[in-house]
Amino acid sequence: MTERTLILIKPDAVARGLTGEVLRRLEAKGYRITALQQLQASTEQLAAHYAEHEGKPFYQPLVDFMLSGPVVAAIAEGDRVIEGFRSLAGSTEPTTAAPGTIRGDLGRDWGEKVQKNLVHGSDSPESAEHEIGIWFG
Ligand code: DAT
Ligand code: MG
Repeated sequence: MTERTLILIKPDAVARGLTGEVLRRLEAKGYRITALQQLQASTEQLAAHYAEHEGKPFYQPLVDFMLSGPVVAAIAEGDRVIEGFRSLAGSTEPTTAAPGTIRGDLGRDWGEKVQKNLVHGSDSPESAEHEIGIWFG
């Protein structure tokens, strides 16, 4: 089923010059990029984006990390792209993410309190539409 997802290339990936590599993997898999912009996130955007994590010990470090430099936001479209991009990204913790994935190949645990894991991808059709509104509304 064709669907869309919201992808964020996080400040660590942008700072390391990995934007092209992430987008290359996305396109090589056959997904289409239908919107793309680099921006400095606002605290309001991050509060909305990470509302589910409010109150957790890593919440404030996560917000601070996401404010530490520009991010690239993208909308990607394709058959089962939500699950497909999360599969490309790999599991949350870079050290143990599978080799072959973005986090597994390119990430390691640089954050003391938060996983600086290069990318975000929506986890459901509902969160994708919600997050697209936050970043492209
Ligand atoms: P994912 O990004 O794999 O969907 P998530 O939605 O559970 O993971 O968490 C959002 C981000 O918060 C994640 O990319 C990194 C950070 N994070 C999550 N769990 C964490 C933890 N236990 N310790 C440190 N950072 C964490
Ligand atoms: Mg998530």
